[in-house]
Amino acid sequence: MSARRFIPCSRTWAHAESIRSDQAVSVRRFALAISPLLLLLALSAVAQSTDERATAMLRNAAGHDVGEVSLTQTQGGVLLKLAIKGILPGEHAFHIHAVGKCEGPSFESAGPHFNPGNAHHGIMSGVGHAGDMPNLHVPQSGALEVEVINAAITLDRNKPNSVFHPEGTSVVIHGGKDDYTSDPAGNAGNRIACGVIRQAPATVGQSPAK
Ligand SMILES: [Cu+2]
Ligand SMILES: [Zn+2]
Repeated sequence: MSARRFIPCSRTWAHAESIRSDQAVSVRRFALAISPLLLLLALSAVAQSTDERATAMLRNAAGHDVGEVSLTQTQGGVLLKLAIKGILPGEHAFHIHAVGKCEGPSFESAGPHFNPGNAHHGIMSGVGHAGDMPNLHVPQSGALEVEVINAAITLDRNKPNSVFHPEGTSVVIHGGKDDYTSDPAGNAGNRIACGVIRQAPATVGQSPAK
């Protein structure tokens, strides 16, 4: 009885063993096949991580430093941290413009609002431009720190709404407030400050010079 049982058991065991060794070979082959892929993924992760932050140093029409915006890629969009000083108190439009060029005093070089979706201006008139953002409320001190998420832009160079598109982009503050409806720019008046959006240095722990 026990011998009869042993034979099929032994066959089963031998069969299982051959499956195991086949699996081991195929797992090894699979590992060899995917290792270049893993390397590529690792390299692309490194390449992407350098694009996860950007900065824009803001200058006014006279060329003076009036603050900075740091941009960080998040799952929910790009987080913009703005710290400004020496801005006239009141409401000011705050946009991403479509050209990475800030030539004072008019900053017309920054072009129109960043608009990869070919939309009309204004968050009250529709989806608005990707570069449309809420007004800044600058207090009497002329200094303000504020954070805002812009889900319509990305720091990913491979996407059409990337702030690193071929012409670059810039952050612009206007003398007046954005009415959130008037095409093409919200009737926001002069451009009073501008900063080109640039990839932040890959090294961490070093804040850019002010
Ligand atoms: Cu603007
Ligand atoms: Zn706009």
